[in-house]
Amino acid sequence: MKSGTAVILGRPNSGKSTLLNALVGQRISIVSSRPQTTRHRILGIATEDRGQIVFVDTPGIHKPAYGMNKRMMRTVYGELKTVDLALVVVDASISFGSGENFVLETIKKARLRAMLLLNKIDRIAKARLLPTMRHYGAAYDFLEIIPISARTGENIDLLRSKIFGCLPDGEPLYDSDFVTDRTERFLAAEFIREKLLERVRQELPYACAVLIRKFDESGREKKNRVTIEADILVEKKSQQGIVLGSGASNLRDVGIAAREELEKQLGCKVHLGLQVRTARNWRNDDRILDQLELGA
Ligand SMILES: Nc1nc2c(ncn2[C@@H]2O[C@H](COP(=O)(O)OP(=O)(O)O)[C@@H](O)[C@H]2O)c(=O)[nH]1
Ligand SMILES: [Mg+2]
Repeated sequence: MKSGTAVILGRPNSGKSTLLNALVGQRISIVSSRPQTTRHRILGIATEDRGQIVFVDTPGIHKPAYGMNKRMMRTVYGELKTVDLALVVVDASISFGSGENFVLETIKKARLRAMLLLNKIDRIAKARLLPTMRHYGAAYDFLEIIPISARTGENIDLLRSKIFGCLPDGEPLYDSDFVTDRTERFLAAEFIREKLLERVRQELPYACAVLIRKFDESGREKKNRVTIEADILVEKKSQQGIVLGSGASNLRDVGIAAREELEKQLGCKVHLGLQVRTARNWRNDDRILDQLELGA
């Protein structure tokens, strides 16, 4: 049996969380078109007859400005010391720039055993791949360079096999029915945030967080129902109105979409109560960052 960990690294928005979900076959990590959607280290566990891979989804590598982002980057760098393998995800549909270079420098410094994944190939002509593959091949001694589409699933089975091929022999670290280390309470906050991110623009996604106030499962067995109450945090009073929308229509839409997603993910009915609250400068507030389970 093979057993080991593979950390998923790359720039914000390259498709790391989409890839984690594709590799595990379940929605564990939220996805959006906004950069810095993932703020936590999130495990996704794939167990098969041939062994177990523990994937680690991480926040995109960027230069941090706020306390929150410093914590996010410490999370990423902390992972690099213990993993067996790095999966470096690059958006192949955009051209190489300073962000990609910064990621390469990080890999080089940590001297990681790494595979390079050219993602989003569903968006580009195959002929464009060759020069990109050459470029990355010259920049670092990657074990493999594999074009993939995390969205369509192209080459994902191949990738999983390649990963198994280079992991050490060993016993599984987690029970086979474990797909993540995160609680349903945590995932609930994330799914609410995902639906919110789709419905706010510009800088607002960065300024929003979701804090679960109540996760009541007492009706789960008898009534097949979970009651969830959550606060949407914003940084300034003026942002509260944007999240609410006119006549609170935006918040209502977020609530409907989030409830549908939560019912699908939790497999039961969900009563969802959402409130918008201003928490000044929360991105630099250690107490709130702790509550959001952002590792110190
Ligand atoms: N066309 C296409 N879009 C993708 C692919 N993988 C991810 N995306 C999109 O890219 C955006 C960022 O994805 P996400 O997984 O959140 O990226 P992350 O920030 O690296 O975790 C989302 O809009 C995804 O739907 C892909 O293989 N093809
Ligand atoms: Mg992500």
